[in-house]
This record gives sequence, C-alpha cells and structure tokens, in this order.
Amino acid sequence: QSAGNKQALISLSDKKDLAFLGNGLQVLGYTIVSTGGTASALENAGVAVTKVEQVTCFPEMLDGRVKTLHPSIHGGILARRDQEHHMEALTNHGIGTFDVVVVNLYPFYDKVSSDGVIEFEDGIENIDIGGPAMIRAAAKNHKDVLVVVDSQDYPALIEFLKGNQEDQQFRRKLAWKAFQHVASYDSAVSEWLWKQTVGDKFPPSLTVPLSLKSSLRYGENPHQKAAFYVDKSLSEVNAGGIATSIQHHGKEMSYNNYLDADAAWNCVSEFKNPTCVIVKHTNPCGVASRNDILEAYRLAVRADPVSAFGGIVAFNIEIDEALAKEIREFRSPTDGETRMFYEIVIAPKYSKKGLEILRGKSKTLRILEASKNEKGKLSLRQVGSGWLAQDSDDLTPEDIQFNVVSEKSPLEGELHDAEFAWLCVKHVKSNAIVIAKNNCMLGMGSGQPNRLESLRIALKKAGDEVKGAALVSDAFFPFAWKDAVEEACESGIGVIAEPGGSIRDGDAIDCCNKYGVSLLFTNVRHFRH
Ligand code: 93A
Repeated sequence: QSAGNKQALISLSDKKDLAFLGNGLQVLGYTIVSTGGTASALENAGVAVTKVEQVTCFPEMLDGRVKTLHPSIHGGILARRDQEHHMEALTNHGIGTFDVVVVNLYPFYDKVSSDGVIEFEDGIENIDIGGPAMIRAAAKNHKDVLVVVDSQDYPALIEFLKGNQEDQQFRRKLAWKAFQHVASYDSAVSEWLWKQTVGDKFPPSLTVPLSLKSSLRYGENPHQKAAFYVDKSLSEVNAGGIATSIQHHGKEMSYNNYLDADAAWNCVSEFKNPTCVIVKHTNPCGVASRNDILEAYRLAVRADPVSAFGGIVAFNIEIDEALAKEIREFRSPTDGETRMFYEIVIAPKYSKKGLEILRGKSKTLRILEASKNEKGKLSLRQVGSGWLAQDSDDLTPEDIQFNVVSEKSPLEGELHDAEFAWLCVKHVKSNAIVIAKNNCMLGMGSGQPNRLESLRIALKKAGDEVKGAALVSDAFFPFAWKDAVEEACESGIGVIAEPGGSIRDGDAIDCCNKYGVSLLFTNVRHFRH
C-alpha cells in the first residue's frame, strides 16, 4: 500500500446501508478492503473493492473460520502510528494501515433466539471470532483507527471524515460502543452455552453488560442523576413491554415515567377483554373492562378521579378516533370542568386519526406504543451491591382455583368479580386490597404496613358501591375478629378472596359465616414489595 493511501476495512454480516457506506468512503478516496460476502455486495453496489485474500495472500480457509485472522490485517489495525519501529515493521512486511474498520458480527443472537430450534452445531458455527478480534483491535487503537459497529453511525462517520477535524471524543465514543458490542455478544454466547447445560431452569446466567439507551433528565427527584439502560439478552427474555416501546409524541420519558408506564402496561396486559388501567405512582388507581372501551375509560377515571389526574392511562386495544377524542375531552368528575391531564398514554396500536387527535391534546403528553409482554420475564432488583432475580408473577385466573371455604357460595357474578379484583390486586403494592364489581375496580388500598389500614382505604374509596362487591387481598388476613375480615363483612361486601394459610383461617371462615359472606381461598399469594 502506498504511503498516504487511506484504507478502510469492512466486514459485515448485516449489510444494511452498505452501499451508502461504500460509496461515501470511495468518494473520499478510501481503498476498501473486504471479506468475501461484503466484497461481493460492494461490487454489486458499484464500489471498487480489494478482497482480504489479496491483502493476506491467503485464501479464506476452514469454511470461513479463518478469514481475517492474519498479521496483514491485524498489523494494519494495531500498529502505533507514533512509534517508528511499528511503522518500520509494517513497511518491512509490506503491510498497509487501516484508518477505518467497520464490522458487525455473525447474527449469533438472532440465530439462537429465533423461534426455530437451532442445532447445537449451528449455534457454534455462528460464534464470530475474527470479527470481534478486528473490532477489539481497532477499538484499542482508536486514537488512529475509527471503529464502527452500528449502521446508524455511518452518516456520522462520513461527516467526520469529510470534516478532517480531529476529535478524540468521537473516536472514544465509537471505541466504547465497539467494546460494548463485543461484550454483549460474548454474553449472549455464554448465556446460550449456559442454557445448553441447565436448560431454561433458574438461575439464568447473568453476565450481561448493559448498554446505555438514554440519559434521563433526573431520577426520582430532580437532585438525583439518572439514566436508562437496556440489556439485549434480557430484552429477549423480557421481549415487549415498555423498554422496547415506541414513543410517538411528547416530552422525553422521565425516570418515574418509565416505572409508572411499566406498571400500567404490565397490569393492562393481564386482561383479555377491552380494558383501561390508570396508574399513579406504580399503583393502579382505576381499572375497568368493557366491550365499549369508551365506557371502560370513563369508569377507570371515575374510580378515583383525583389520583387519575396526572396519571398514566393504558389500554390493551387500539386507540381509535372515538377513544382518542374521549381521552382528549373527558372532564374530571371532581369538578365537571377541568379536562383530564395525563403524563402518558399507552396502547398496543393507534389508528392514524387516533394518534393525530392525541398529539393535539398537549405538546407534552407522551404517547407510547408497546408490544405484548412475554411470559416468564426476569425481574432484577438491586440490594446494595447485589441483585435479586426472580421470574415474573405470570399466574392467570385459569392457573388458580377459587375454593369456597364458607357456608355461602358466591354467585357466578361474584366469582367473576373476585377474579377481576384478583387480577388487579397482583399489581398493587403490598399490603394490597382491591374491591371490584362488574369488571370495575371500585377501590384499592396499597403499600400500607398493615392490612387493616389498606382495607380501610379501599373501603373508603369504594364508598356505598361496596355492597355486594368482591374484595381481594394479596395475602392472608392474620386476624379476623375485630380486624380486617370483620370490617369487610360489616361493610356489606358480597365475597372475599384471599390466599388462606393463616393459623387463624378458622376465625376468618367463622366470621364470614356469621355475616353470610362468601369466602374463597386461592392458595396463592401475590406480594409486591
Ligand atoms: O469465522 S470468523 O470468526 N473468522 C474470521 O476470520 C472472520 N473475519 C470476519 N468470522 C469472520 N468475520 C466475520 O465475517 C465478520 O465479523 C462479519 O460478520 C462476517 C462477514 O463475512 P462476509 O463478508 O463474507 O459476508
């Protein structure tokens, strides 16, 4: 290679925007060196290219396992330009330097996570060795070698090269991204191998590095710094949901927005019928299911209009024109005048018109489109310097039984109300009580350190409507007489459902029998701490 001749090394499995990249580099006078498939694709796009084999004077061998693993390639990437003896060595061996390295890796991740069962051998063959070696070499020598692993960075690369202005920050950022790329790739490989030994059993292998999705303006409070990270392998396990949602409109998502949106989406995704869930501070304060989604929305607001104001509204069906208008226009039941204000609206889909109307509601309203949550999600929570891992609480009403333990059996409607309230209570912070009737949450008590207090809050919110409704508790009642169960019975509730399992279960049953209330035991607890 003649001195001063700029060279770019390109080796890509994902050839997206390759023509743009190749042409851009060619126009800038770069000689392009490429591996087999990439070279063909460049030629097809009308870009002149030198094959790696011409540089290494070696054929690609071992079915492609060894293509670029050669001193003529790695010497050209790794040589220190400021070290005379390095440059001399290159000259002596007839090796040219690379100024730009663009590589993306074998699609290992897509291969092993695609639906079809992949043969073990196939997985192994998709482990890229030469690619990461080039990326790491270029990232190490980023002072003189620009390393690009993401097609989204091609325009910035071309602009940078046109500018001829040195910017070490840009180079370092690319290098940082390059090491992240390789690290998450290796994690995916190691996790896959781990799964080949333990199957899908717990615990998972958690060697995953996180990649920064965005810096947040602040954390839970303005004096706390914050950021949002995504984890590619977890986002596979935890496919769908808020982390991968699309924001169509509105102010940037905040730390609390992410938490609340996640809570709202997780809750509304539980329901099969058209449902609206309104969340405030991670707790559902309004939940209603109706065939008429407009009606569901109005009921969800009315359940607790004060809390709903400034909350997060989530739907499990498309927001069309009529629903969007209702969200835009609906006035707070507290004064009948003020239009309801929300931080976020979430839905799986929007009609064109629906989206347009919501966009017009306010500049700030965040409009999210989220895809369905997968089951078996992994949840991680930090405890000091450690992490607690568990799979998600995915049980559905079909998975559990509502066993009648009282003399009175619930009516069909009451049983249905209990199931509905149970779906809600799973999403309320412990100690959690939910009162519901006719597919609508009437009241809830959350986060109190004692169950009696949660019950009283829920009863107060439900007001007179409590008569004949269903009351569900996330865990058993430790006491019955002169305690939560009795207060619930005195309120006129129709049916109570709880896990059971207290040594005082007998008292709860006696109490319900005395008041003629149906009592159901589910045998399943749903703490949410
Ligand atoms: O099999 S490898 O691990 N051995 C190598 O020497 C090597 N060099 C580049 N895989 C290697 N690559 C990978 O080939 C790159 O990371 C890239 O993903 C792919 C591009 O191949 P092609 O240009 O033939 O489509």
